[in-house]
Amino acid sequence: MKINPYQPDQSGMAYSVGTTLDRFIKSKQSDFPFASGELSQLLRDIALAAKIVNRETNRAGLANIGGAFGQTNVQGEEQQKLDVIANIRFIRALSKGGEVCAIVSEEEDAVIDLHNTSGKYVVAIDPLDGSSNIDVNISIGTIFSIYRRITPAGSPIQMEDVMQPGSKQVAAGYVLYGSSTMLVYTTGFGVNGFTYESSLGEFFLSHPNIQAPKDGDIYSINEGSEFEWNKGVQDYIRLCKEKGYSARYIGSLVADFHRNLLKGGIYIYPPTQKNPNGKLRLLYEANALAFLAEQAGALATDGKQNILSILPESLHQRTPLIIGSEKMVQTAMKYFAEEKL
Ligand code: P6P
Repeated sequence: MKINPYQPDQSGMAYSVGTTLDRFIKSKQSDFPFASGELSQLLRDIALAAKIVNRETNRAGLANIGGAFGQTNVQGEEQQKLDVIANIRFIRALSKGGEVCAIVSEEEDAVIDLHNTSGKYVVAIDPLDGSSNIDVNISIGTIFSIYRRITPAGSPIQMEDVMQPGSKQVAAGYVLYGSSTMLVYTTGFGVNGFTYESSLGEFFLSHPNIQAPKDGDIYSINEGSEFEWNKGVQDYIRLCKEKGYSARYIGSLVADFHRNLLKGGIYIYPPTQKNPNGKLRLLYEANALAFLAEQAGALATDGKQNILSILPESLHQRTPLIIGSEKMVQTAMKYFAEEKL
């Protein structure tokens, strides 16, 4: 009987095409000194919740779970039913997973203390960002940050455990529920993207080692607020138009960020009359995307300082956000530096 010895694919494609998220997480566990697998398990718990939310999102139109929930969240924003479902699903997955001691969620006024004093990690999460797009079938997303707790294991959690600057994140990522569902995350060793194959119930590595283009010609900003911008923002956006850049603004941060990350571009949410400190939240939106951006060779600032260096003062505090390709953010900062953003 002739036996052909297996010749692994030398192109490397075999590694990138058939690698499940589980296998990838396991293969990367050795990146962490003294890794005992808790962070790996936590990432799996997030992926599980993402699969469940993905299923709910895909059938929202048919299962009468689209539309408003009839309540408003701590932000004063009308909660969409899927917001509430996503919040419940992620909290339940993180609680059952056993690795988390506290959760900060956009949908919850206060810190969720899981009373799991052996849990080493804190998660800050926007369970479903851009949910006002649900009813019109536009991409929406989940954004998450992961921190190690600061106070000693075995003791009750403290506010200092959840009020950490973005520079202390041990992992961060997003799930994009779009034409395909993707999970993109970093643990500080680069950014990798996984695409969900629902027939197999698996995320497969589809975008290994994402590196953002250093420059771009796409700008994302709500032009409807133009007359509320300060001069620095107006001057920069005028420059984008003079250069013939493309305006792309979906109204869903994760979708705009993901496109700009892959193609090159800049997303700006500046102070406006309605949101004088910007609209996006530091703890569970800006910090996670800023960590990913920097890991992919891009930049994220509030117009004055690096997002990751901001010391949080409140759970749901907002921040201006300028995030995207390195050269575009650097140019924008020159315009903003001429005055207080
Ligand atoms: P505006 C969605 O509510 C969100 O938080 C981001 O996903 C999005 O980029 C932004 O707000 C849209 O806000 O004020 O332009 O409608």
